[in-house]
Amino acid sequence: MLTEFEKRIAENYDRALRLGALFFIENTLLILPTDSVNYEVRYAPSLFKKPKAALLPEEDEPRIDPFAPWEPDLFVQEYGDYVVLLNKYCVVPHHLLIITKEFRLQTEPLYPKDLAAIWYCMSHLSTPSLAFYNCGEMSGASQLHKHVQVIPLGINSPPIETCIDAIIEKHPGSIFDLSQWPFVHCGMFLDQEKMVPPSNPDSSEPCYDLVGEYLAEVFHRLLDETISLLRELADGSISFKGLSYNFLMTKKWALMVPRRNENYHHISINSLGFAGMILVKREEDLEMVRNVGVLNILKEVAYPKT
Ligand code: B4P
Repeated sequence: MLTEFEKRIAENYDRALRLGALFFIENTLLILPTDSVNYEVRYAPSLFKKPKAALLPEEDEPRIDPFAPWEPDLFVQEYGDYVVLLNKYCVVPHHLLIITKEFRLQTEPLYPKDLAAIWYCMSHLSTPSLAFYNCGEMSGASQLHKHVQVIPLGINSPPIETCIDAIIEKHPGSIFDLSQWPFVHCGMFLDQEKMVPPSNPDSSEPCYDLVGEYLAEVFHRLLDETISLLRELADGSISFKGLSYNFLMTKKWALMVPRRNENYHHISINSLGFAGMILVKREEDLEMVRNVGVLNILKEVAYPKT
């Protein structure tokens, strides 16, 4: 059964589509199977015409913030200091953005309130979903106004979940590493007991603040671990100021991958790449993904372990 939140998303999505305020980007889904993951590659040729904005444009270039003001036709609801919007250019229907009402930078880490808002949205979706944060210049982000994205996955899990499910010791709170991935990353299983928001005597909605604080602990442990892994690797040659990374979270686990390149040739990779979901806009790029292989592409945009 759909939640009230999902009904509102569906109604507003249909209306925005009808009004021409939102574009569903036609795409073809291809599955590239490997031993451990069935990678998903979406080929969306019409996106080639949409220029990819730089996160940090040149000083003399005008900076346009699409979230200030946000478009009313894309509105889903408010949550505290955040607004939940429909993604204007979606490849998957009902793709959501959680934006800060006040301008904040996409180069900031996530804080308890950000994570409470993410968990509010995810816990009101009855089907699996994936939240992600493209942080920093090399992360695949193109908008500087702080935003997290939540993508509903229908009945599916993200492709990478087959590797995560295969981990035998699933202790919440301990860091895990995927043996299949030859690049720096770290993950953590979430403590399901700490994900239940306590009821709030002042409101019919439970209180998400404590979950936000717990998730911020997870986020910062992953960020600390990421930095120490890079320190071990790099003998001082990596600058941690302005470090770019991708953060992904489902209801069961969270994952962080630091980034050294935004793209592989013309193929821009954002957090979804590390969920096993690649987007290409040109036929030659599709061919390149087939020839080079998704794992090799991910290795090029992340930091190889050796
Ligand atoms: P960012 O964090 O800045 O970057 P992004 O998701 O990589 O999207 P980008 O804009 O660079 O687009 P791309 O062609 O690579 O996110 C900004 C978000 O704001 C985007 O979702 C954008 O669509 C949205 N937006 C821009 N203007 C807006 C407005 N006025 N109101 C509301 N939202 C607005 O990719 C195109 C889309 O495909 C992106 O949504 C991307 O997240 C998604 N995508 C990428 N890989 C995918 C995959 N494998 N499967 C499904 N979707 C995928």
